Amino acid sequence: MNKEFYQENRKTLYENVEKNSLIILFSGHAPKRSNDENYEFYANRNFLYLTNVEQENTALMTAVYEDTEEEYLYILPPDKMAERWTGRRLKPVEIEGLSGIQNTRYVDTFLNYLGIYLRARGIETVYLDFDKLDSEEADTESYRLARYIQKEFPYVQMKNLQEQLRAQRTIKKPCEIEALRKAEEITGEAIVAMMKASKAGMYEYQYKAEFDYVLAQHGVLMSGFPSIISAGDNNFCIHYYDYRGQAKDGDMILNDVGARWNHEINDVSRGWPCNGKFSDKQKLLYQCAYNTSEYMFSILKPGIPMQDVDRMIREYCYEELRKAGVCESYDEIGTYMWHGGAHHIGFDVHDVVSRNIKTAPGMVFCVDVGIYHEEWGIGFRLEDNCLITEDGCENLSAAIPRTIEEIEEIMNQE
Ligand SMILES: [Mn+2]
Repeated sequence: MNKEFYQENRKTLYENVEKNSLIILFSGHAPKRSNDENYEFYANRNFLYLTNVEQENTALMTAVYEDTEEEYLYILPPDKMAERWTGRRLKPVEIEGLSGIQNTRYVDTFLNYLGIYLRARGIETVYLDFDKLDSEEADTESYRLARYIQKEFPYVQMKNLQEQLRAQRTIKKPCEIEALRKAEEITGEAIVAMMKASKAGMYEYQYKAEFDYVLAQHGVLMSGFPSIISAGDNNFCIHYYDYRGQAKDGDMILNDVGARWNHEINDVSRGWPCNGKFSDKQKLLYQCAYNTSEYMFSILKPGIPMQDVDRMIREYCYEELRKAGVCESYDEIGTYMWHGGAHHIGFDVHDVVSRNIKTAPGMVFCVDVGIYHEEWGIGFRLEDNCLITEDGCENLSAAIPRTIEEIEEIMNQE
């Protein structure tokens, strides 16, 4: 996405906060892994959504007044020795190109300017991104800064940016949909590569290597999220990351994968028999998932409460399984369906969106139908990405082979 997208995101935010306030967000930093090694840096997604800047120890601080804003990005200062080891740092002109932010200061002046705003520039409210999901999580910069503000400037009130940013991120803009389409294309090519390479005896890590290879050929150096790729009984672990299992003849392969394009992440699951030929039982279960998915894409449109989407997937799939003779009563559905299937995607793979919402044009969420039959040793999920349109919906991942016929044909091509 170009810088206008990020400028617009900030403008909407500034319009929706109280005047005489400061908005502060941090890019974050890479946590320590061991000794002198850190994990790979992964920018805070709210910060990224507003700035397009992926650099550690960087902060956005904007003063919002009645008729003007003072917007500054606090960036790492040039440091020849540090840059020799860890790479060059973004210059103000590059920051402007990425984000449209015209003013920068060095991050070591951040607290000084914060003090000036809070003592002498009429700021009454500070907005921070309080994003902890539970109190066990480690404090981020926002929480540490909040304690500092409370101690040094007890007359300033603090508010949480979460609800406003969730609301903005709920509806995707056309350029975000375009980025997701590109992510779907790459993911599709990578899934097809796994299908084509598939054979009995293949290890999960070999499937993963096929997937990662295609992504890397497109310049996607990190998958959208840790890929879940498994075979046989390992499919019964929902979040499986071991990759060391081997597909036995007749096993199903499960994968739950995605790419990232322009910061947008897609999330698709496909399942197939490793040997390229669905058994009767595999066909039976797969058809139930497929029919459920097709039904959902035929009825989804604006105005449906999100919590009903999960329930409808479950109820329809139950009917399919009952007709197929797999279960007799709805009480048993938990034996075969282990998880819900309708989370939003976007800058996060489980995107942060407003709570208790109804479907609306521009929302993109997964329709995920997972069936797990332990007795038969068959587990897989069929997960696609649904874009809600003005009068219905579109399956963004429809081109990735998903019928039994399509999958068998791809797998058995010479
Ligand atoms: Mn998924």
